[in-house]
Amino acid sequence: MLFKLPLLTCAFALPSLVAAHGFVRSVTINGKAYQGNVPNAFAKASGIRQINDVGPVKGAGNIAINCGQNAVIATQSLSANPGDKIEFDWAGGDGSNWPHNTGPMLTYMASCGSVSCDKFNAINAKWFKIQQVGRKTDGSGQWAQQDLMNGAKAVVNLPSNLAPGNYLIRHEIIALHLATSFGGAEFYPSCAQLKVGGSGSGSPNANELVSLPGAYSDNDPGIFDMDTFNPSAKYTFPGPPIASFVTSGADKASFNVVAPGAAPASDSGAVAPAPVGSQAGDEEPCDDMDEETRPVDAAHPTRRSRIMRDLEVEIAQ
Ligand SMILES: [Cu+2]
Repeated sequence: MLFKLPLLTCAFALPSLVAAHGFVRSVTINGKAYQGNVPNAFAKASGIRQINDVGPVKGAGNIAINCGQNAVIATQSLSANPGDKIEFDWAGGDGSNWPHNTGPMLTYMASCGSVSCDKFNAINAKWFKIQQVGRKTDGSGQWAQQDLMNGAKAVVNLPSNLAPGNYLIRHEIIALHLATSFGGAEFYPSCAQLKVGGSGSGSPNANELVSLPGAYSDNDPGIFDMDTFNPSAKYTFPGPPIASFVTSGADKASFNVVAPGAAPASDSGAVAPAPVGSQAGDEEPCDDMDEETRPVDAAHPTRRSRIMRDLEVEIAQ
């Protein structure tokens, strides 16, 4: 294994023993926060399905692409209403800010039918898309995901006319920093269980429903993407279009074109503003920078600690 020197210095600068990557730490619905469970920790009552590994789901056909790595059913359903603002608090695996800044964020929902979602196996889910964001439209060329790295939460609005019922909501980050290599994309899905009230009547058409895995291919242009780092490139979102009954959702189109200097788009479904004082672009955690210089197969040593990686670096040198 050939590692470059920066990995070693970087590892010393970040003494954490937990690899970065990440998970959804909490979900906030109209200002009320609901905690998730740390991967592998003793599970407390929650409406967020717990995963057991903060590392990425690799491969579009991976069964873990539905709700994350070995996701288990959560005990609660979180009350929500049509149009509610939902915030997903993505954290790094060591509790730091989300460590990636490249790639889209997409949100799906699926009906759990007549049973509450604590009795629903996500592998049976028929998902419809309600929102997606790619690069920002402010001319910066940055992905909206950059704001998560700066400490913001991802913001999604439930469809304003959504029919009442039991739903899974699945928020997904696709990290594309390795996506110029086939199979390099990293999928980070997270599912929460909702009980939606109100008196809406909106629901997806049958032809807007997809399975996961199934909706994506490793060859999709937005997954195996040679233009990941081209700030003015058109981005083609993977998966189905946003369901037609949804009237807002950031990038409604199936692709996202960023014209330099373009006016900001509607704020619906957009990411919350970055906190004051954070400078985009110069706060990439070491883990992210390492990945750009390492071969793909070594970029994500899942289940190995940073100590192990450091040892390997020392051995390799
Ligand atoms: Cu990662």
